[in-house]
Amino acid sequence: MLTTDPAGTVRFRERRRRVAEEDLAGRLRELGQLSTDVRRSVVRMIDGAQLGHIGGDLSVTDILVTLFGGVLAVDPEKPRDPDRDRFILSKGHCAAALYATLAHSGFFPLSELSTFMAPLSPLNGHPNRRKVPGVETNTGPLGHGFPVAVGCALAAKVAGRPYRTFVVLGDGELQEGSNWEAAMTAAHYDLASLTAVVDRNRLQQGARTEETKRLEPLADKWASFGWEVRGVDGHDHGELLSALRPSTTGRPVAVVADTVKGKGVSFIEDRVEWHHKVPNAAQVQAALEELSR
Ligand SMILES: Cc1ncc(C[n+]2csc(CCOP(=O)(O)OP(=O)(O)O)c2C)c(N)n1
Repeated sequence: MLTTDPAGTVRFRERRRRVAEEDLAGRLRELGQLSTDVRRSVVRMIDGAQLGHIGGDLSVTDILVTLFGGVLAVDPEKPRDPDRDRFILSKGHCAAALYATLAHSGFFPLSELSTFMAPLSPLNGHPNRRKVPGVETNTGPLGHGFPVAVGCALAAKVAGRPYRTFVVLGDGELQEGSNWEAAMTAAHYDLASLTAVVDRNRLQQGARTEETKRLEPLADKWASFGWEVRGVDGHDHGELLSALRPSTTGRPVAVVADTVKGKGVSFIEDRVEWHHKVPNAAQVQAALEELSR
C-alpha cells in the first residue's frame, strides 16, 4: 500500500484553501494549472509504461481535478476517515489520470508515477483499493463502479453519515445494463448525496457511441430515471464547480459533462484510434510542448 506524501499534503491543503478563498479567476487559474500538471504526468506515465488509455485520461482530467482540487471532502493524510467523501472512477481504464490526480494531491509521492504498470508496482492498469490510497473500490470492468457508489450513498443514508459520494462514468460504459439498475436504485432511495458525472466524449473503444449503441437523448434518460440533471462543459472548471454542488431537489444528481477525448493534445483530440494507442517519442515531445502553454 502506498502512503501519504507529507509535502504533497501541505500543497493539497494550500491549494484547497486558495480555491475556496480566491475569486473565480483565481480558482480557475489554480485548477487550470493542476489540470496541466496532471495531463503532463499522464503523457509521461503512458510513455514510460508503453501502455494506457491516453484518450480517456485526457478527457476526464478536468473532472478529476475539479473534484480533488475543489470539491471532495477528503484528507490525503486520512484516506480511510469514515466521514470522507467517497469517489469512484467507474471508467477504471483511466487509472493513469486518477493516479496522477491523487499524487498531485498528496495521497502518495509523485515519484511513484514513474512505476505505472511496471511489474510489482501498486499502480496497476486498473485501480486497486488495497494498493493505492484514495481508491475506494477496484474498477475496470465497465458497469461495476456505479453500483458500488450507490451502495456507499445508501450506507450513508441508513447510517446517518454526512459524506457525499461521487462516481465518474464513461459514456460508452453506459451501454452496460448494470448502470441503469444502479440509476433506478439511487432514485428509488432518494440518494440526494450521490452525484454521477458522465464523461460525454462521444467516443468509446473503436467507434463513436452513437454508432455503437445510441445514448441520446441522454439527459432525458437520466431525468426519466428520476435524477436531477445538469449539463456542463466538462473542461470548464467553473461550470464543473457549480454542477458539483449538492442536490437541490432531494434527488440524486447526474452531471452530463461534454468533453473531448484526448483534450489538450491536438493530434489526439476526438480521434477514435487514440483510445489506447501509445504515442511515439516525437509525439510525446509534441504533446508535452502543447501541454506547457
Ligand atoms: C465489461 C467490460 N467490457 C469491455 C471492457 C474493455 N473496454 C475498456 S475501455 C472500453 C471503452 C469504454 O468507453 P467509454 O466508457 O466511453 O470510455 P472513454 O471513451 O472515456 O475512454 C472498453 C470496451 C471493459 N473494461 N469492461
